[in-house]
Amino acid sequence: MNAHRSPWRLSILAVALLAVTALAVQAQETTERRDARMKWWREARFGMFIHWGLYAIPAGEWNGQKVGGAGEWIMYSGQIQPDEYEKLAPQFNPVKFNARQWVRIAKAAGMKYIVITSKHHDGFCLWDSAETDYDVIDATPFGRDILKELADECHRQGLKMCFYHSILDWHHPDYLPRGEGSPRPWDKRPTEGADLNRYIDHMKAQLRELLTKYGEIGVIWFDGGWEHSPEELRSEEVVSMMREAHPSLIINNRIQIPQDFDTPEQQIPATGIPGRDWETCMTMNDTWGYRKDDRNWKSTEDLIRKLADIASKGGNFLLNVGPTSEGLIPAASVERLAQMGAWLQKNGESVYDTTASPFKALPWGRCTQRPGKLYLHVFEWPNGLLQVPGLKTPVKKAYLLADRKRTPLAVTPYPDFVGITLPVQAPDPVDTVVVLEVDGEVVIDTSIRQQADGSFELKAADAVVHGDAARYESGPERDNIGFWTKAEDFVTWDITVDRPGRFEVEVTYACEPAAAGAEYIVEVGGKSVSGKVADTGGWGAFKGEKLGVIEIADGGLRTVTVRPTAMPGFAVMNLRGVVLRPAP
Ligand code: FHN
Repeated sequence: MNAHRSPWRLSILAVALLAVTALAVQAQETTERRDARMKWWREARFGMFIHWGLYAIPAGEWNGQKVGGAGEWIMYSGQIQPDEYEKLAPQFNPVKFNARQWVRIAKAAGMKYIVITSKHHDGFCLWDSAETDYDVIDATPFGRDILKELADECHRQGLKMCFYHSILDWHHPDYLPRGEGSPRPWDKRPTEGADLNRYIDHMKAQLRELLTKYGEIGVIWFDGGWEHSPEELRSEEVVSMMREAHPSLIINNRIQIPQDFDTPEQQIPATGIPGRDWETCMTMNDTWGYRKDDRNWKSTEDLIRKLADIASKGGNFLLNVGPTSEGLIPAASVERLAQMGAWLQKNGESVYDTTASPFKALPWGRCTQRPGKLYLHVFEWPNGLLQVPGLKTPVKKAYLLADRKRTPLAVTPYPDFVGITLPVQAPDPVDTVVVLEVDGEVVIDTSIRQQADGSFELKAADAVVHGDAARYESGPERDNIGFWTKAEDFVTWDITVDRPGRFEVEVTYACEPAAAGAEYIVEVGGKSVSGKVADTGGWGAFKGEKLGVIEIADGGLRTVTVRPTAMPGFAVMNLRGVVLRPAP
């Protein structure tokens, strides 16, 4: 072995050792260390997303014509050549940009972190990057480092600064694919000499800038990785560099490898994402980047209830603003954020640092919790008595969270629910939070009760799904257990039998022709009936099928199981529910 290694060989060896070490360190992260790293993020629950860049100038129009789609996608939707789009840079002069004002708006809204587009798909950088002149310092008359001003203000006001960073780059000459056969056939730039690996090196260098120039950074929010595999993106290598450069960093799941949290977009997963940290990102109207014609604003009521819904499922809410080319957050956004902040001023304890609801579903609203406390978010105010289904833990005290005096509310235990006597009028028609102080571990009897006619209605939304493929799909067209692509997955319901006897079993499901043929059993207390999934005409074409009679000889808690026994196709079925009806 040559004892005299040349300097460049030694530096490659050093980098390789560093990467291996960093990977080893990351691989060894203990649960405790990860929980510590994620703590602020899990407690925060609510953040501001900011989509801002050159696209705020056209704001949805190009050459006097409206261009459809999100504002930040105008370069793509308008099939604008990069050299044409670049002409926006000398026009970018957001003289009304005021970082202190932006952070104050976020803070007053009750947001705990800000995620801003350092670079979106158009490739334009909002910071002073040594890696390119296509940035706010070198290419615009504005000449100020926007990310630095925002980061300094976040650190000053106590919010976490986080950066969105697009892997997809419609401008950089080394980013591929482009041109014929790519998603951007109109991009006429030659591809000869373009080198994706060199682009990844460039991206790594820019990420290192973002992680070392602006103090403590909370999250790198990747996006636009969908055109490449993790191998092509060198994802593990990039992430390893980032974690070595910024050990406290949190990274989302969009560099094509899972990392720290999932990112459902424009939707709230019906049952959250059990076992994963997750954050719903959502626009306040229909566009991320500013569009002058987009006035489809969500109401404050809707936004507050979405925040409560997301928190009740254990997730974070990243709510977007799209500032104008002048540097102003649209007034409609500012108004809604102030109203959300006013609600959080009174009710923040029921959102921040809470965990998911112990209930499967509540007909009148949502629930969040902290040790010893249940926060009942009442959307639909009852006439006097709020019914809390299945709660078995003794309630020590009940009161309205917004009531500083904590005037006690009457608590009455009933066989199947706990009743809370409420004022006739809802103090907050959007979301009034009722606090239940409870003794010890929260125990909820989630079993399905027998209806007056003796039947049991077992709905998909109330099922416990066992396995990692099948999951509940919400919405009127679905409302079923779907994605049932593994025969080992099964579903159960707990039922409380007050009136034993013989029950006719009826199953309601949908199945497309290609997946028909699966076989399954419905089993209760060791007895079962079987069924074979027929083609019903499609995943949304639900039909009922009677399978026969099962005897439940004794009362008490029982479990109903639907379990596949054969799956010749690629899925079992879309199961909407099971009814056990007293047999004649
Ligand atoms: O293409 C982007 C889009 O412009 C926006 O940034 C959203 C926000 O999460 N992400 C991508 C679409 O999924």
